[in-house]
Amino acid sequence: MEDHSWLEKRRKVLELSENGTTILKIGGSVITDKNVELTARTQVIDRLAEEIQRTNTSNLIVVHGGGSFGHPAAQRNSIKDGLKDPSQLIGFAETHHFMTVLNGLVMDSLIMHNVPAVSVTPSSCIATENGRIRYFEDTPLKMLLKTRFLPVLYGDAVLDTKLGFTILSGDQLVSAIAMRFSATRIIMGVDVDGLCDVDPKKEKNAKMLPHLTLAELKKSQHGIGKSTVYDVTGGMLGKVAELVPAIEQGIPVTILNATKPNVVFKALNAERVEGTLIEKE
Ligand code: IP8
Repeated sequence: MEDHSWLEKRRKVLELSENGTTILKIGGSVITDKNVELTARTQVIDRLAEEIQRTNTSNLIVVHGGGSFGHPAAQRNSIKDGLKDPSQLIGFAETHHFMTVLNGLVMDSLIMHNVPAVSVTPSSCIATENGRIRYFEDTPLKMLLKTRFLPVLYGDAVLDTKLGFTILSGDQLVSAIAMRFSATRIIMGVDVDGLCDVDPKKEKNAKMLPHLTLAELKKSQHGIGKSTVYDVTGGMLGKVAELVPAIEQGIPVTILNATKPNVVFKALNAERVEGTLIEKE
């Protein structure tokens, strides 16, 4: 019998791209070595670029994190807290520049893999107010998408109407773009397999959560102090909190391990993957 499964999958992917935009976040801990400043995992970047090319998904926006390029400089110069001393100006410039360097490596790889990727610099089209996005000139981004380019954005050092400047996380950006573009789905590529019911560092019986509704997510957050939902590094909660407004708008979020080969490919290809799917209901 003829195998129609490939055609069926292709149909699903085309349907997803036609119906709406996919936002793919690639965590800084995936594409950099967080323990060594300014160290990119170029092989991982190349593998992900190849996976993106192979899916041939149109209507996709990629956002990547800062890892060991953005965070150390941001921390050294207290960029998130705002402008308090002129000596921080060079720190802001440095943080933004390091992000453009990491972004350049991502762009090199995507373009080498024949992906028509175009970088969109967040600090040039976004300003925040007390750390939240207030102004977002998204016309070029919309035009890029319409022309079938792959726009690539990243967490960045941005200007802030109250603080002078601050750090805009890739996660806030993902949520904001997903809502503006009425995205069909958000895929969060991180360096762990997904969310667990309890802290896997503390409880050896921690179980992976394949599916959560928003109500379940909020209940478990409320349950024990700040959270009962952890990832192995414990840093997932802030990420999930940023995504809540998008999930509330009905945009499903899949948290998956982008350090494992083919996981991002399969997710983009609308195949089932290990991870946590968070939906409104
Ligand atoms: O890694 C932060 O983006 P994130 C970017 O997505 C900087 O939180 C400049 C630290």
